[in-house]
Amino acid sequence: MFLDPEGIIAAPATVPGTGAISIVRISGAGCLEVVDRVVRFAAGNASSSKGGIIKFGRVFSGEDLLDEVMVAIFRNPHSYTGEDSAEITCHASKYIVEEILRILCENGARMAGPGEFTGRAFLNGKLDLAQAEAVADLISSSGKASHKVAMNQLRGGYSNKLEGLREKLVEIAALMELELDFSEEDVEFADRYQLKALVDDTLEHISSLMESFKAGNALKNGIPVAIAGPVNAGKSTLLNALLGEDRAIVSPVAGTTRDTIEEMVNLGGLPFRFIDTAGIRESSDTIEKMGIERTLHKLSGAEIVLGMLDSSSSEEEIRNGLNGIISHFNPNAQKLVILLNKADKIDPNKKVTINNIIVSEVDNKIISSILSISAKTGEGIDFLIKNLVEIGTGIVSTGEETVVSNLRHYNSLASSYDSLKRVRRGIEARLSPDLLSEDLRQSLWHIGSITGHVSTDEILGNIFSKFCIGK
Ligand SMILES: Nc1nc2c(ncn2[C@@H]2O[C@H](COP(=O)(O)OP(=O)(O)OP(=O)(O)O)[C@@H](O)[C@H]2O)c(=O)[nH]1
Ligand SMILES: [Mg+2]
Repeated sequence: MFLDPEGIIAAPATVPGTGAISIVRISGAGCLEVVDRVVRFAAGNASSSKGGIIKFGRVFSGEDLLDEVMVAIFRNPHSYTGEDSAEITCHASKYIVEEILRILCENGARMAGPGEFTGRAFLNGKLDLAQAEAVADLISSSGKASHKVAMNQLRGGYSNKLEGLREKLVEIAALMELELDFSEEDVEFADRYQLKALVDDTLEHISSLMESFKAGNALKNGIPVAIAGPVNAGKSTLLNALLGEDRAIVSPVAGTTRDTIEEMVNLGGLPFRFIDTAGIRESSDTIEKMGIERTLHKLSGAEIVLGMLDSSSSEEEIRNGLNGIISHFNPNAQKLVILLNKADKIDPNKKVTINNIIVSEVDNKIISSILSISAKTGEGIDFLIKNLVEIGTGIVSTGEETVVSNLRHYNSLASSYDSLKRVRRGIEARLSPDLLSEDLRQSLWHIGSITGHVSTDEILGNIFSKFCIGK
């Protein structure tokens, strides 16, 4: 069994040594008696106290006073885990935290494994699996948008939606049973239409949740923006300007950036993941070639491509650079912003010439905008950011309150969709309901695996082992 519901578990709930105070958590039936053996309270004790209160006490290491602490007491079921539990607030010394844990373990507790507190909350029905995963997302949320997705999932909005889907699938199963019951009689089934309509409706719901993954993934991991173009265009200079720090090496040597560099930045409340890439060119250098391969891979995964050109270079170089970018760009799935860099170096007439080159080489419809900037002086960067936020807002707005942001959930939805699609085809082929039921069962299983209606040790192990100890 991956999650052990037995025993009293303890772990630090905060990172020791980085603040004024730390918290040590303890949970499980009988844990308050353990606390009483470890903390000398000024008045009363933990095990006979009500939940929802805080008590002052002292912890001794042998005869020596280790620390003065505050103990928050929670009573089953009104706690995070659903069990009796306590949070001991002490001073944020690594030594104090380790000593308190050691003494707790000497007195009947054991160290918790990764995610074990949240695992218990799941086992005790305080959270379903999707909500438990939202706890991890909430902790790692870095901006308003990803926070909103995690909070909605934690509050159960997402789980309700999945429950609605499950109910629909159960309804389909019930209708199929009905067919089965009447199959002996020669009843012409109006219900077959009803069944098909219900399957279609459910498929549509699953598919719209699946579509929201693009937005959800962008919110969680940052909207991927690749900075691509010929060598020396100023790609790394732009990355540094966007980050406000010297992250990437900049030099006049063509082919400076070999490996791709990725950094997250919050702009206008949205998380962006900028990817600086190796300049695209024919190269005989093995390492540079590998870098260019990576570049092309990253380019294909980006939502937005910033195609960068050095506007001070020759017309032929600009034309070649542009074609290099376009040949690796997918207009159906990506947005393209052309950046004419080094505006500080050229005379304004040249901008017109370059614009003409672009218009003659590229179908206008695939370009979101053409901006003249100077990554070096900062000219035009504000406008670029405004542009990015506008495109990014389009990418993350789904019109749906519920957004799938977790790859495991997306895969389960996709499997459920495939199984239900087979049911749909079976209905059309007039297969008998008993032949359809296996696919329907699978479809239900996959939806149920998201919230933990059905789960295996493998699924639980995968989820909770990714948590830190103490969560
Ligand atoms: N005048 C001017 N020079 C710039 C500008 N942006 C970049 N540069 C210069 O152009 C040269 C190349 O800049 P990088 O940022 O290294 O270019 P890159 O596209 O990352 O080049 P690779 O990594 O080699 O592909 C450096 O000398 C920069 O200082 C700009 O806006 N104006
Ligand atoms: Mg570079």
